[in-house]
Amino acid sequence: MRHRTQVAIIGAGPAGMFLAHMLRADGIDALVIERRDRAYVEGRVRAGVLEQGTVALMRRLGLSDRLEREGLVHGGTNLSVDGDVFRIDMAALTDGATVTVYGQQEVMRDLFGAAEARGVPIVWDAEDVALDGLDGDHPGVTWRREGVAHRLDCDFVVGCDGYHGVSRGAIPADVLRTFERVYPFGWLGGLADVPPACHELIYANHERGFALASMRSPTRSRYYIQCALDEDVADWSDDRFWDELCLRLGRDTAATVTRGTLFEKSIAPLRSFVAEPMRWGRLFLAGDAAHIVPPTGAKGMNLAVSDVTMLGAALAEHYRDHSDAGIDHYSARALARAWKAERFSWWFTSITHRFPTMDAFDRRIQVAELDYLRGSTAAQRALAENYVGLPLEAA
Ligand code: RFL
Ligand code: PHB
Repeated sequence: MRHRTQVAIIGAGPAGMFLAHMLRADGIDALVIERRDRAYVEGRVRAGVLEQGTVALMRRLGLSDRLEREGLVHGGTNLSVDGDVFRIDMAALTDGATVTVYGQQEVMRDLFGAAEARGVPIVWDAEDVALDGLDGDHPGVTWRREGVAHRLDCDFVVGCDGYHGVSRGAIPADVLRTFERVYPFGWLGGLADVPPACHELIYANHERGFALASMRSPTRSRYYIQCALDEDVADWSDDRFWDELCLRLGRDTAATVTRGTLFEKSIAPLRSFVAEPMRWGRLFLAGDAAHIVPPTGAKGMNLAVSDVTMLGAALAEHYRDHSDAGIDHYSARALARAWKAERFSWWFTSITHRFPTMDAFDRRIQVAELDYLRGSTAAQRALAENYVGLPLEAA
């Protein structure tokens, strides 16, 4: 079967779906092609913290009704060093900027619900997705679904298909340059229907390793502990998880932890990765297809959103104003912002985690860095402005 659209979007994650809604709002035709089904994409427990720019985009697209009701607005965040907690008043340090706790799963539900209501088309369960003609004027996407071969003719292809997608690989090897750091540990995450230990997040550096107290709602907590990469989730009983978490958070915070049954226990590896350029011919990359950050700065999904905010505006300029300035600058602008988020996520990871190669000197430097943060408004402001999200125009 043969189809035609203006913009083909590969992948129905946050990058692909936000872009589809932006294009729809600008009257540009797009088709989203996704490998999995809706339940699978909606079911993935991932990010929890939205930057202001992400919240603003949801409002602009008329997708924020539930977010306004259920999102938890946080003006501060907490750091803990061997159990000693201090707060960073992000709002006071940044002219009132905040972040909003609202799970990626909720964002996806809102995006898919509105896509259905507004007739934004999505092809689910697309197999063997392949791109062609990207360096000419007639790019296309092919796939198979229920045994039927499909071909889509389009003006542009946007690869929003995540780290394991096919789009990045369509850029010739002699053009594509990649940069990578793989961290020698992972995060073991657990979700429980218990009230959070604290009304804000706590990022804890402990001699035994990193821990994070986060949440999804006033009745659902999300906790993480740093673990070795070769660990088996099956070895982590609920009791062992809670005991280790409480040790790392320290006695005062542990006293406020409510234990309960943990569901969605899983281990995620930590990685920093950037692919350059983010445009090749008529192909653009956005989100995890182009870059991965370790989750410490809560930047992954927000970075996907800032990419497509720039790209959506550039495509609107192309169709509405017949100007390719935005398209031509997309890769450089998106990479400039992505690298700043890479730097922040790498730095925040490096001061909060226990590295296997660390000696006593490294540990003292880490503790000194956190102590400096505790005492310096300048250092706190630098953390705060990155955490709430750098403005797009700074990219
Ligand atoms: P996604 O969300 O990976 O979506 C890509 C979509 O493309 C589909 N796909 C294909 N479709 C068609 N053809 C193919 N060949 C395809 N290959 C893949 C996939 O099925 C999928 O639906 O990328 P996107 O849109 O760029 O969004 C990025 C964010 O999802 C990601 O950055 C964050 O979830 C990262 N992340 C976190 N970010 C945060 O900000 N805070 C967090 O706490 C946080 N925790 C996490 C995370 C990512 C995790 N991963 C990747 C496993 C925890 C985990 C465990
Ligand atoms: C989460 O709630 O899943 C979360 C929050 C903050 C992070 C990472 C993950 O930095």
